[in-house]
Amino acid sequence: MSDFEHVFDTPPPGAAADWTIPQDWDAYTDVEHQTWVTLYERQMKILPGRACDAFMKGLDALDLHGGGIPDFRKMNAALQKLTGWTVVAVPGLVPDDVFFDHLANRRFPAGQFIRKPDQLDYIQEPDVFHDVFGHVPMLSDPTFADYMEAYGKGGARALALGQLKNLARLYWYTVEFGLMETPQGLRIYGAGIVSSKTESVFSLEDASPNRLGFDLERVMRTLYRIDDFQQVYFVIPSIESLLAETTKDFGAIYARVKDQPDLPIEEVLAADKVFTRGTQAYARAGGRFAKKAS
Ligand code: HBI
Ligand code: FE
Repeated sequence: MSDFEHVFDTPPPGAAADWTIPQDWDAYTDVEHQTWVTLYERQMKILPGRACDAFMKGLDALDLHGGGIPDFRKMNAALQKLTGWTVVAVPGLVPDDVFFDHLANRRFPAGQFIRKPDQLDYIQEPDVFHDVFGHVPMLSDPTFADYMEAYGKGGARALALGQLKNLARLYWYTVEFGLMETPQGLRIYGAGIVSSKTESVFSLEDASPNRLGFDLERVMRTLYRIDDFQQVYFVIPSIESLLAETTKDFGAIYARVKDQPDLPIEEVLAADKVFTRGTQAYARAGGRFAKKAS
């Protein structure tokens, strides 16, 4: 994921060796707090009935309904009691090994900055709204909290094996863009979707993307996009089933996928459990919110 321009290779001035910085909550301006409120209110108009129960419960448990950018000191007091996780402020994307080490120790690195009012719909790098509104509510769910720690612990190993790209795909298609099956239908748990006004609807309701049953090895081989809506979403039966995946022998899986070709984003395999065989009409129309075909 180093397509972003702000990836430094040493902690920027003011950051600790683990890349954390003070949140400095008192320094946020009214405009910055208002940006959070605008984004929050937009999401809360569309997420009921689309976001999974664990996410909605997390918003309540962490009292994220207040106005403005949350104060990590207050939020962490509640989060730590629930699952032992804390949120630490970072200046932006941090190196993979630093990222994994934080997750392995139940620390979630959240961007300290917030997007500008004229960038509401699309940001290159995860800001405090993507990270805290998108990711943190799920960390209040004990099972998902265990999954995120296991992911962090797996990261160091994937790096050592030179197979980070396979593990990054697992993160992408679960933590960032995952869907879940529920008796009421498909629901969102991925942070990249739940923090996006447009993709929250597109991921569940548009005929364009494929929606396929989650399969660990298959996901590890599947390419993804970082610049537009996903063309495939993977569906887990439950958070418990996702956690159970982490007890598999990743070494053997890495060895198998190492020599196999990556799977094109649009591909549907004979072995796939197909919830939706998408038309890919959105991507073929040029994507990026389907500009009118010129
Ligand atoms: N750094 N702050 C931050 N947030 C991320 O989500 C993040 C990161 N560094 C690396 C990274 N994600 C991905 O490359 C890993 O998931 C593989
Ligand atoms: Fe994210």
